[in-house]
Amino acid sequence: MSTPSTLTQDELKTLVGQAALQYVTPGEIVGVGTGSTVNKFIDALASMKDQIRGAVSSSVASTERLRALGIPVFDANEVEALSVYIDGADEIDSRGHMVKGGGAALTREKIVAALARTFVCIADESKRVDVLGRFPLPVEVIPMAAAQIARRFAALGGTATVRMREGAPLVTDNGQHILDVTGLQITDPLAFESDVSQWPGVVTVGVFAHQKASVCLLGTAQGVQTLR
Ligand code: ABF
Repeated sequence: MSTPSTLTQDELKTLVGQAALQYVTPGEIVGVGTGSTVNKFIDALASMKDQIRGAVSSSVASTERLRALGIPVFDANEVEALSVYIDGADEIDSRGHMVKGGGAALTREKIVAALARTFVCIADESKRVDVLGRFPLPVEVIPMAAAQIARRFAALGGTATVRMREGAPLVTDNGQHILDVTGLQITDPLAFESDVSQWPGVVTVGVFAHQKASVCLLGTAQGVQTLR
């Protein structure tokens, strides 16, 4: 591993993925997010798989990785609450509000996050922002509503495009589409999330303000910063 001042983004992700283990309670089921940083956490979690009951996962991709490492995966309906949910973010502000969904898993991420008493966000320092919106905001939508939702974002100064994969609209684990919205400055994340979530056809908006992070482990050139 390089010295802290020359850590690569991948090494920063490994650092925070390993640091998140301290929030895992032995004997419990862990809420697990999605993305490359979470993959580092999953790989680290395997080192203590005999000390936990298993995980509740936020995506097919995370489920496959967990199972491949011998960690049992439970359905969200099998648990009433979780002590902790560990997940990444595309952006996080000083209050723990996040933009998420770059990995197309925002709906199940928000569902599992809502089960957890503590949301620990693990991210490299490039995700830290003052105002949310520089990263194109992911919004999971019912396909037939995509055009009317795009028009509503245009009225807010945003430009919404359907996320494509291999020449066709990406289909999420839930069978829906994703709009990515550029040009937004989300100065009131709580109000924005409440408003957009009520638009007909919106499944999930990728603003996590109501399910914000209680702790952020930020990988920086100086090591891991714990932000609360
Ligand atoms: C997931 O992690 C998504 O919500 C978010 O987009 C992504 C960040 O991915 P990465 O850790 O690969 O940057 O939780």
